Amino acid sequence: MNGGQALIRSLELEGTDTIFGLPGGAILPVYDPILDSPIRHILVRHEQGAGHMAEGYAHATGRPGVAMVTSGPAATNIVTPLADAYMDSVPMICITGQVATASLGTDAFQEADTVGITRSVTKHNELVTSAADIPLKVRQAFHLATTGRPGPVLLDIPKDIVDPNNPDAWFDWVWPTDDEVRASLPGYRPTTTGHPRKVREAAEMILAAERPVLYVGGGVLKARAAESLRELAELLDIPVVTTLMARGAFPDDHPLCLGMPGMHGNYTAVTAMQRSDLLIALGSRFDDRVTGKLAEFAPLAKVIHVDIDPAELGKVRNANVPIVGDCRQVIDAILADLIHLGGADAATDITAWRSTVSGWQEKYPLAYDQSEPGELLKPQYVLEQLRDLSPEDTIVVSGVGQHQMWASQFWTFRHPYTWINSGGLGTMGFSVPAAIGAKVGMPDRTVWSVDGDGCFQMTAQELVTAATERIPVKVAILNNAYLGMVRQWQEMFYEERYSEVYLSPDLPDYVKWAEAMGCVAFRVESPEEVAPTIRKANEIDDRPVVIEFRTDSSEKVFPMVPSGKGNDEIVVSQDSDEAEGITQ
Ligand SMILES: Cc1ncc(C[n+]2csc(CCOP(=O)(O)OP(=O)(O)O)c2C)c(N)n1
Repeated sequence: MNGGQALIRSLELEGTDTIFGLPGGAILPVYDPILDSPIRHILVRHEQGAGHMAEGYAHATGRPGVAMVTSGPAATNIVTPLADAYMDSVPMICITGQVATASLGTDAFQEADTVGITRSVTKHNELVTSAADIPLKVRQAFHLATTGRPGPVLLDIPKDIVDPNNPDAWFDWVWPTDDEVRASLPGYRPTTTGHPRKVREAAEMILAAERPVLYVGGGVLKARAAESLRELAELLDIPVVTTLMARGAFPDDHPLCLGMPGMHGNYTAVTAMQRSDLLIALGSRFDDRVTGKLAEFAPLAKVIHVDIDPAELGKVRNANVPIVGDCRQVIDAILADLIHLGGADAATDITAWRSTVSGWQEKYPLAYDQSEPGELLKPQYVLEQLRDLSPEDTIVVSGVGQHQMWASQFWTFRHPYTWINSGGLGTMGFSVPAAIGAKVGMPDRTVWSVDGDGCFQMTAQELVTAATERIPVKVAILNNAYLGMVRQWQEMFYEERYSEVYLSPDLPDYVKWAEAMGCVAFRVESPEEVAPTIRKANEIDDRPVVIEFRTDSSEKVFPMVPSGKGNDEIVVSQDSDEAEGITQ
């Protein structure tokens, strides 16, 4: 077998059903055997699209997404998705072509130091130097991408080792065993089970807490721990906040669910964390968007911090009880200890805390003013309608900006893996390709991309890919004619000096553009048209659909903890000039 065939065969044996990619000179020998493989290849229009599609696929299915591109500019085009996957711990395998071994370091045509460029944005990357190494390197890549803290792994493949015309590219096929893969990575042994003494300490601390909050991050989803989390919350009736990365890990319609904390979190989620005496942080990393000004974050709270990545423990906030381990295994162990210690009967009575929390929920719900007749649409209204008219298990994939925050706030997530977004890197242009990847992975589910007009313009061309490949995603563009989130900051913090944020509502013509890309397209300008158009879009299942909603550019995202401020200074609504401050 030659190296190119071996690479494709290895991907097949690792269970790859789809590769997102675009060929070029250096990777040509690997593209040829794809013709003989059952793997579906999806030809993207830009390599950034391939990377985000692989991410969307991974988010939706839990299986690693695979992207394959050529050398040089193709490899640099995929750096953004790699960084995105790295920040959000998304399992992804990226194969890049490289110039032939003999040309390395000569500034050869389309040569780039891909391993150097991507070192800081991959969990692991490697230049493969011999064809015979390919099966083991692919096996290692999948093992590294999917175990411990998941992440992107890149293999850079010089052309000569996959070239069928090169005698050195031929070798006797050997498929390494699981044991051989593990033995080949002696320094890599992720700890998955929590230390029993720490688990016991955590259980005791939970039973003693008066104002506990479960602070749930994306790690809970990565560990497939939603069921265990629910058991833990319900055993002692502990309120739960779900970060932007964890939306859906706990059902939004559950009485213990407080929703999203952070800069644009709701008042109750933010304030419950601030007033808590025990934060049970599960797969969450105390991101600055959650903590606000760190020195003022949750001043009275002790912390139990569970994470598969030991580097996260104590990184931002000291943990009283740090536990390294897989969230599901650790939650199950804590549950067993809680029950052993007497369960709810042994716990401190937290009824007062829960009624304080529900008091905040009643007093400070998420709210917005509906538009008057003749005014542009309110984005929140559009999202409520999309939510109410789409199947309950719809997968929502957002871009980055105001629309992302409104989508997270106003959608009701009832199931895990129904919310996909770029949380850590905040990558505009994520939504359309990630939605395509999610739909490929979950073809029977409705997939809505909620995008901003700015974000859409960054990767919209992937709708050509979706139309050609018959991937019927749906895209809702909230067209407010601005780089809205930046405009909001300029309005609030730069005295309404709007520097370089106006995009125009009419250029491009989104309907014509979408139609030219092979989609069905609609424009919606008034509230009465919203529901009927969404219904029409939901019925179309043989090609992509785009709805352009013309929305009010003056609408801002609230609540908001202004940048650099502490969470106590949360501004609840557009009308409140002053920070509300924490209710005593
Ligand atoms: C690639 C990239 N460039 C710039 C930014 C900075 N940024 C964050 S939100 C935003 C505006 C997004 O505008 P739009 O897509 O129209 O969404 P809206 O905020 O209006 O909902 C910008 C420019 C970013 N996050 N990503």
